[in-house]
Amino acid sequence: MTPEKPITELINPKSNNIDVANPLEIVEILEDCDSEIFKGWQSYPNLYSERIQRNLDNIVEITVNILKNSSKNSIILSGCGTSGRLAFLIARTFNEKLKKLGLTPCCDYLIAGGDIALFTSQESGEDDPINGKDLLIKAGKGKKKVLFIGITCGLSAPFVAGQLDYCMQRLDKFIPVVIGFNPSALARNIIIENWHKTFLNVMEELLSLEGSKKGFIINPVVGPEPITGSSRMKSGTATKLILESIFIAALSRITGQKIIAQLILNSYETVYNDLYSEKQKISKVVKLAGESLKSGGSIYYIGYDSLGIMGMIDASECRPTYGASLDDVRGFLSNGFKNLRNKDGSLSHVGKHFRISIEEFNSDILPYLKSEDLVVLLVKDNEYLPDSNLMSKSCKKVLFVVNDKHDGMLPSNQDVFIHIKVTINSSEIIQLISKPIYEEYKQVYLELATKWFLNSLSTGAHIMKGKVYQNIMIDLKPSNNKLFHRAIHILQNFNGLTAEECIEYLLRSIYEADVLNEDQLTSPIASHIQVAATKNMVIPTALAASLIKCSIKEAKEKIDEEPVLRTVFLQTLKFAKSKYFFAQICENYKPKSI
Ligand code: S6P
Repeated sequence: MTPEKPITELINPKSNNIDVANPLEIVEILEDCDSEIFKGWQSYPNLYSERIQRNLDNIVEITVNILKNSSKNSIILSGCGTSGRLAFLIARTFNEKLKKLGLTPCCDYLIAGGDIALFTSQESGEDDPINGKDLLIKAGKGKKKVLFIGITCGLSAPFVAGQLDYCMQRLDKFIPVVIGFNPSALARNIIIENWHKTFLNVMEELLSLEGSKKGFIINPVVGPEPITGSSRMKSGTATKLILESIFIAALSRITGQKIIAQLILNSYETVYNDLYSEKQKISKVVKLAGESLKSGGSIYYIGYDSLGIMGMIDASECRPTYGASLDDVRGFLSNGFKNLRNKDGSLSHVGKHFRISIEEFNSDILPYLKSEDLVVLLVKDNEYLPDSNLMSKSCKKVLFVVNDKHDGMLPSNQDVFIHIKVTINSSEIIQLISKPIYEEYKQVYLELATKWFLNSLSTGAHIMKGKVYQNIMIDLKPSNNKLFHRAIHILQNFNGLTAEECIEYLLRSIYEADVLNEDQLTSPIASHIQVAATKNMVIPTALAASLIKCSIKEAKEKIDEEPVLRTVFLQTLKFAKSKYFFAQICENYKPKSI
């Protein structure tokens, strides 16, 4: 039976108790949820399903043809939030590979909100289909053929909808592809503000192009996210694997080695096993990271080359996912913007959070490190030499080394660092994809291990800080249309009220008013979002007010007394029960889908 809600928004039963799990159990739950990337979910089509594989093979063939004339054609990857960041990462990686082969680097990326969204969330850009289309027209100008790959894990982002729709009007030039993780029928069917279609309408049109190979949908189901709706996790990982498989298969063909995308996808399972075999150690880091955040410390990732980018991506997601401040988790990269090679070049003038090089870490952060802070070094092979200034600091330190050699030496100061060494079983991968291909693309395997490690670290740390109730992030900011609707479902899930009643509580919390005026009631969602973006604890406040049936002011006071959401929530439920006998909510409470 097809669920009514998109699978990417459902609650994963595997992680229902992740908020009360210990660090090792947290990592084990994440491992279990991640297994669904490869195993699939229920009887839905998965990564290895015939239709998905057939579409991948067709896209590989198209990619090869595009690359044969790479000075005239281009491949544009586009998305919002994490999906846009991954578009950037993959375009960067494969442009380098093209250069190495003497071909024109023709991969481009588009991210809603522009390059500053590579480090900081700009959720509202996601809602604009016209801007998406305009940016695509600009990026495709002068090109003969464009393979456009729109990434939207929930099959929901208007920014991408506008682009796919435009491609379908210009099929002489564009080949549109969408990557997402819901069945097509569960694509978002809510009218996009200031536009004439829903995402579902766009999907239906795209689906009709598959037969003639003029457009494709890559939508394996990888199951609900471990933190409900947090598509940076499994969906983000699956996005990276799919895109890399397409490019590696295409480039290998150009260099005369024939490899199918499916084998490349298979090869990533090795990394899954290798990374999670270190779960005991990973859980020690989760514990340290949780302690840092709980005691007001910060977490700093310092990474070399693309591992640094994985750190920056993970850090940038903590604000939209957990309402973290930009100082809670930050990422730094060797050689900063020079190494990043983003389109807009250096953004370090934009503000302190855009000072991303290790040199800037050394000048801005290192002198002020406190014992509560945690520094996580992300290195491949054994390229890292311990920095004596960092060693002398009393902060917590972790060294994460990922490579494919069992005999690698670790730096000497073992007593100062927690070491994690993840060894990729290269012989297993080589059996699947051959030695030359593995040697050329080893970096993508190291990045994958790093992504899983960092996702565990930041998710676990925020869980320990008390930011999650069961497996739902209650305190998300309703800062775009998708999140506004998610907020309504969160409220409904916990208070059992109707959608209309929940919208009213949500608006009361956003506008800090017990009685809403006509303007507030009739404004479009885009206006509510703008106001919500400036407020804190919007959903917990609405929830407390709806459960206790109190004023917004009283609800806020209750929440201010207790920063840990689980405690606020349980206290609120208890209070509601004693005051209004909401026995049904408290005793029979069963989470529904969000
Ligand atoms: C999710 C992340 C968000 C999403 C963004 C795009 O964990 O915080 O930034 O990536 O909303 O979502 P989608 O479904 O279009 O890929």
